[in-house]
Amino acid sequence: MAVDQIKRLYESMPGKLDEARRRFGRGLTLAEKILVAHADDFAKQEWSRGKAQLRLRVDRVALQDATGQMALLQFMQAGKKQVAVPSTVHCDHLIRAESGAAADMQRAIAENREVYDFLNSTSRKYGIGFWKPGAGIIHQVVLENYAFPGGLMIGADSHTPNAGGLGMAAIGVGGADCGEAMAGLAWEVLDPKLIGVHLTGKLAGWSSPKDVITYLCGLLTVKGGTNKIIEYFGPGAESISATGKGTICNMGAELGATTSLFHFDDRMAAYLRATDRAEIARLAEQHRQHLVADPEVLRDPRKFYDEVVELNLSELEPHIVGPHSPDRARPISKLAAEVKKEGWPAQIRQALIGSCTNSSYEDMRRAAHIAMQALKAGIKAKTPFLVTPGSERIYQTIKRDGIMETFQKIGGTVLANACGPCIGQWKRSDVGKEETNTIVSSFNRNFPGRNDGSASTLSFLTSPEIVTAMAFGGTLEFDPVHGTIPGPDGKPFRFTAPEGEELPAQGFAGGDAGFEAPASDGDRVQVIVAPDSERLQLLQPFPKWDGRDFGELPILVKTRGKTTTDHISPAGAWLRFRGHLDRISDNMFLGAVNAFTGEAGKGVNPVTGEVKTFTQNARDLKAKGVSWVVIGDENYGEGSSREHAAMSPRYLGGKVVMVRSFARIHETNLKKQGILPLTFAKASDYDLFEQADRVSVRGLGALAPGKPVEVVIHKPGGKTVAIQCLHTMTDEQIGWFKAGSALNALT
Ligand code: MIC
Ligand code: SF4
Repeated sequence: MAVDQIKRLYESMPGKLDEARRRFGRGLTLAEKILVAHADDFAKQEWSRGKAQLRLRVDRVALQDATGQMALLQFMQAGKKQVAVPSTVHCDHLIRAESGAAADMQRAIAENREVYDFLNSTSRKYGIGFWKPGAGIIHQVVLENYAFPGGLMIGADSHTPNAGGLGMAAIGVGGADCGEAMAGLAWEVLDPKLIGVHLTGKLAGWSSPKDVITYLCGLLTVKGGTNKIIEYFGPGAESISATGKGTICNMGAELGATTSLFHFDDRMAAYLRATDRAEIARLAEQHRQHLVADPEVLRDPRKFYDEVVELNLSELEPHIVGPHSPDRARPISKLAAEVKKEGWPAQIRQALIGSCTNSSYEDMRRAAHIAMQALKAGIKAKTPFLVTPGSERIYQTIKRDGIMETFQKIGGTVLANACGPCIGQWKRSDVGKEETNTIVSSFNRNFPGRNDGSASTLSFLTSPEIVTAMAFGGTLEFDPVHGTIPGPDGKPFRFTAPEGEELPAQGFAGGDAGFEAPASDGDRVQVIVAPDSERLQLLQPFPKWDGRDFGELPILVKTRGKTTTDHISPAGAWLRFRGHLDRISDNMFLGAVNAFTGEAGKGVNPVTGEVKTFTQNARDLKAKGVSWVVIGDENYGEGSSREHAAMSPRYLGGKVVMVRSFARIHETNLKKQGILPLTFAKASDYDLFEQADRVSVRGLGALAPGKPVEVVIHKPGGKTVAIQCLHTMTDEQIGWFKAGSALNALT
């Protein structure tokens, strides 16, 4: 975003914020300041946390190559000539890690040519900045180039909040939301509640930003942040670098939070200057008072935030979370005992650092400091070590500063600047497909099957420095903070705490960052989608609601326990089909655990009685003209922003998803695609649904905001049970349902 636009925003803030202080009769938190400053129409807007629907104007939109394909296909349906807000596309998810950066990049470019050409030509045509494959991971590139204090952005990726490290409210959303904002519409979100995290003390020794967020994951759980913004403040915040703040905000997605952000401070200004944005740093310094909470908020936070968490950083121990969920947390000192008790394989088979969460210069420096200690002592790594730099800028800088060489000396492999093993783009041959095994990484998510496609892989997450030290111990039973490993002379060797500057003393290395500006005359650029492509398929509008209630629909799937988007629409090899709705729908519910059998991915076809994959059953029902429902558990749709997890069910005939509770982004994605998202008024009603039941939803013609919906369960013997379900749809969203999708309602 151009500096003058930021200047205009800052200059508009005092007036708008004063108006808000008058209306609310009190001082403002930073989150509120940003929301107020971006209101589409402050005077008309209702403000009520947890209740009102906010209409906002975003400063920027970011897309990546996996979700971005659908976002752009939807944007194209709006028929606009140019995007209405600054937008970028980042090619990061489709590069498979196999043998190292150079070879992997070449293969990716050849394999994904058609998709890259599509993304590149749409970007050129519609005025979107294009970051080439290998340029870096969306969130790192955004932090380095676009994020700024006080801004509001949305991104078609759940870890968009990474930009909160620079004091921006950056929110992960589905592709349809992005397409609409790019087409010039206001963007809507539920007015979030606020959690204040009051940081005191100082991060020191082994403790790192990652431990702040892994600790909070344990405390608040994976749904503790749903429809809430987490705002960090207090003297402790100043002991955390801007990129460290980014790590904390990034992984706030694992709490289900709408976003996370820090108040503007000198560490942010230093990062802006180091990344060639001195002018923005100066402007932010000038307008500092608008980019932090008001003084009365800091004096008595409990009056202003819905919840306040106190965290003394000086007492924070390094943490490690996993397996299978980011909220399974404990201090590293407690891991060994738990490994024994649970019978998890203690041997670490792979150690991985980097990803969008943890690939700053500081992260790499601290990890290299650990590696150097071992090298000096003559200790060899016991575990293969993989490094994913977050961007070309980071890669060039750590190469210049000898950090890369250190990693190579310990036998590390440097992968492309891309998502790679974090999203299952990882060809791994060191373990058998069903072999239970343990890996440790500095990534942010560890759902079953995520990294290598195998649910038998137990994935643990911790800071890059702890991952690096553990690669030398080779076992989960080694606690690098308190324990020792045998040196080459047989004597116990103890690591000292990691050290490392947050910013490169010589500045970041320059060179080609991998950016391509849009064409000056976009009209002349042609976007080509081959009709027989297996990667891309132009979208057909979903049919309108026919005005009738849903009568006696079968249950395609009742899921039990965790049902993340990785369970509903797995990534990895399936990323290949992200632009082709029909092809990708073959992965639908492959990871979902069938509540009737405990098996993943399969169930009884409610019409034929045959046991097949959920997709096969859905395709059969669709062919027979039979629609179906989904019954789900808690926090259904947790994790990714991928709207394929809503589009595939919609495409294959799903009408209603009825659950105990939803994750925010997925619930919106369902609404956007015209599926009815309902929650049980009584959570235990989940237990009433059995395999052979049929489900009716009544009174759809009278669907209204806040009004419960009647659902009837028809038992095979003819008995019926009526229950109440709730929904969170506004009038406008009910309009989407009736039109068949939000996009239909638009055009
Ligand atoms: C993820 O971390 O799960 C992803 C892959 O980045 C997703 C986006 C996607 O599915 O493409 C996300 O976080 O939203
Ligand atoms: Fe990529 Fe992983 Fe970050 Fe998602 S979490 S953007 S897959 S690196």
